[in-house]
Amino acid sequence: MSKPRILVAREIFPEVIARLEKHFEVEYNSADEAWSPAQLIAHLQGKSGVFTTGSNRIDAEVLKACPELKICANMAVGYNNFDIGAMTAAGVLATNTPDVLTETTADFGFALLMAAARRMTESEHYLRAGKWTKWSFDMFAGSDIHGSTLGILGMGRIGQGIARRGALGFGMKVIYHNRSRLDASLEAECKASYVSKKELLETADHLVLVLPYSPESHHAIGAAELAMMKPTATLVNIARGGIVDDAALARALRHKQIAAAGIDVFEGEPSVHPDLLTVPNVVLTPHIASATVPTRLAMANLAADNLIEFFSGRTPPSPVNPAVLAGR
Ligand code: 8YV
Repeated sequence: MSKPRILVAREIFPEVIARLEKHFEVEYNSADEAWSPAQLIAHLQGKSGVFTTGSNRIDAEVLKACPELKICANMAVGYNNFDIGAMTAAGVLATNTPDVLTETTADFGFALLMAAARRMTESEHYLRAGKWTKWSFDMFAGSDIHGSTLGILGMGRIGQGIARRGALGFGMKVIYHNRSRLDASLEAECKASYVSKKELLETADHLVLVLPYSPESHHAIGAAELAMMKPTATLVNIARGGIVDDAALARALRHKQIAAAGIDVFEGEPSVHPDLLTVPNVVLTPHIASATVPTRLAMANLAADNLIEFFSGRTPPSPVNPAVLAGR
């Protein structure tokens, strides 16, 4: 029997390609070109599975043009690059990579918080520019992390990881807001208290965004929300671009409406709003919160597992729209 044909839409670890090649006839984007939707459609012809990353959009247009497609395995926990409604209607399975990146991403969220609140990149640029000629009492004086109030918007697995780090490692008071409240035992484990979004914005010394992107969370943090935050506050976004209004954030930072920000994800990335590039009190990183070698390898292998299990007739480990499997 011939092997199913799949497409790997971005460059990934050679050992994961080798693994996939044992099960599939694989075409892969070894040049790691950023394909347009039309190019993606062209490469998908004759393929029944695709290995995607967050930069590959799968929507009704792609599905219509690729009727043989049965599964899209995303190497990401977030799947806002998928139109899940259209995929379910077309009987195409979506899978993601939860759990394997939780701790790594929570580590990075904390690193970004520390870097922004303690003005690390701003002070490093100063030093590299040869401007450091003397000690002064208030040179790059920032805000404390330990003992402060940590706010978390979006309390899924990564949010809980950040809460644990804050409460157990840094003695922070942790408050959170989420679509649904955690059950009491999980709240106790994370030492986190549920508050309204208003209270979160008004009382957090540091606010970390870890909620999924959806039309409802678009610009969840805009000018009005930034105006409610403390002037000493830090904002960290490791969730998705588009959750923060980047132009409003740049204004708030420039006018010291909030003290600092750490931003890993951007609306329209890899483009970055030009105003963010010119404000000093923001740490900017290129969407690398899950980027450690072991975690990226685990993510790639989990996406591969989803493809392998699906085509072996078994239940893939992390389906997003499992209703599709019921109809097999
Ligand atoms: C990925 C991410 O690096 O998992 C996610 O949702 O944002 C990142 O870990 C990115 O989406 C590439 O697929």
